[in-house]
Parts: sequence; C-alpha cells; structure tokens
Amino acid sequence: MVRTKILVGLLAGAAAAASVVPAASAATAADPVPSGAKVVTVTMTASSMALSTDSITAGNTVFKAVSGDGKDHELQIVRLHSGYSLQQFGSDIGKAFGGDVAAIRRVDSHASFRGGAETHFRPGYMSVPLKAATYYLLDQDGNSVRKLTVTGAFQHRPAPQAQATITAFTYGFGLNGALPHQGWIHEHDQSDQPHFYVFNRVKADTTYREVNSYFKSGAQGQPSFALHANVSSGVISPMTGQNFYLDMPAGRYVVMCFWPDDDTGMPHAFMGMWKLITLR
Ligand SMILES: [Cu+2]
Repeated sequence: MVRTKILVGLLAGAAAAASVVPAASAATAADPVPSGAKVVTVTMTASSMALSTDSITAGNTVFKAVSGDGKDHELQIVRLHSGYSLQQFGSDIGKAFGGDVAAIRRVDSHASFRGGAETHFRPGYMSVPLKAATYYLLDQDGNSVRKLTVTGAFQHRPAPQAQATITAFTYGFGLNGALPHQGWIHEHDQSDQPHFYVFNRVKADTTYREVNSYFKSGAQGQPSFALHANVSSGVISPMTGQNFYLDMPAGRYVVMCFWPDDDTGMPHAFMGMWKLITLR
C-alpha cells in the first residue's frame, strides 16, 4: 500500500524505536492550538485511521495527529492532480523511494504534498491553509488512507503563529532566526522538488565534518554523534509550506531531507541537504 517512509532509516536506525521521546513535561504539555482554530484530529493505529470530521470548509486548518496504539505514526496530507489515481500514486511512491527517477518525476508533478506530522507518545500538530479540493490523509507508518473533502470559499480562521521559518532550498536549509525547541515553526519549500524535514538530535560538539563524512560514506550504521530524539514533519511541495509544532529537548540537531531526487534518485540528504542547527 501507500508507504513513503523509508526516511528515518539513516540517522534514526536505533532511534526509530524511541522516536519522539516524551519531554519531561509531556503529561502536562498545554495544547498548542490557538482558540478558534479549526482542528481535524487524526487518530492512527497500525490498521486504521479515524478523522474527527471528513469534511471541512476551506481555510487554515490544524491537524492533530494522535497515535491510537502507542506506536509511531506519520500523517501526510496530499492532493492528487486530475487523472492521477490513488492506486497509481501508491505504486509510484514505492518505486520513487527505490530510486526510480521516472516514478519520482510522476509523483513530484502529479501530487501536491501539503505537509504532515509525526505522533508517538504525544500528539503531533501541524497547520496548513487548504483550498477547496479533495485531499488524502495517509499514514506513512501504516496502511491507512482517508479522504478529506474541503469545500467553499477560503475562510480566514485563526492559525498558530510561527516563531521562525526554516526554508528548504535545492539541497539545503536556511533559517531566518533561532528555532524554538518547543513552539511553532514555519517550513517553506522554495525549490522545484518536494522536501520534508527530519530533526535528529546530535551530541553538542558534533561537527560539520563528522556529519558530512557520514553521508559521504553512504550513511552506514548508527553514527557516533547521533542521539535518540528525532521527529519528522510531512512532505511539502514546491512553493508551499506548513506550520509545524516542534516539541523536542533543546540542543543540537541535524535537520535533513530524504526525499528522492528527480535526477539521481538519491535521498536529498546524500546530495548535501542537511544542516546542523540548534533548537533553543
Ligand atoms: Cu528534499
């Protein structure tokens, strides 16, 4: 079925089991959704996905991803262009992560990726402006797909305000300020390919040279600099973005993208799309 997640295979490895480690404040963490926001809650298990509603009016929409079985799940929102079926997409996405450049190009050009959020022990949150259309919600860690129907004129509803923006470029990331370890950030894709963001905590003294040689050597095994905390946000298409709620321990991170490249078939991180950053 539809599985886009090969991603966390690299730095994650051992970390996958501990993905999205609960913060000390997990039990008491406040709901980061502003009052008046439209929220769609998506509860996922290995075999199911339940939506709090399957039809909404166009406008800013917060998605709250919840794990219903205590396992890791990754919500992804996608719109398929006219003539590109869910079945074709499912077939292509598997080939795309296998490095099939023709499949990558079909996926990149016929699907609009509108973001997503990971959940494990805690809910994950993201927010995106949605115009009237039919969208599919996928669980990258399960087999579930649900349709979300968005209708009507765009309503200007309250949305979470981002504290800083991290922009995806062709094989790189740029920041306009310090990203909060706990707070809303904006992710924007300013390039001609889809991208997603994996934040993996690393030791404080990790150097550019260490990370670079890890990727240059083919990313074999678990690097000595990697720590367990990691979270992935969903895929966003060129010239789109999402607001994403980060809730991680403060510290040093590598942010990277593993979307397969439309020329080489390689995950972008191997083409230099990673950056050492600090979540404050
Ligand atoms: Cu990328």
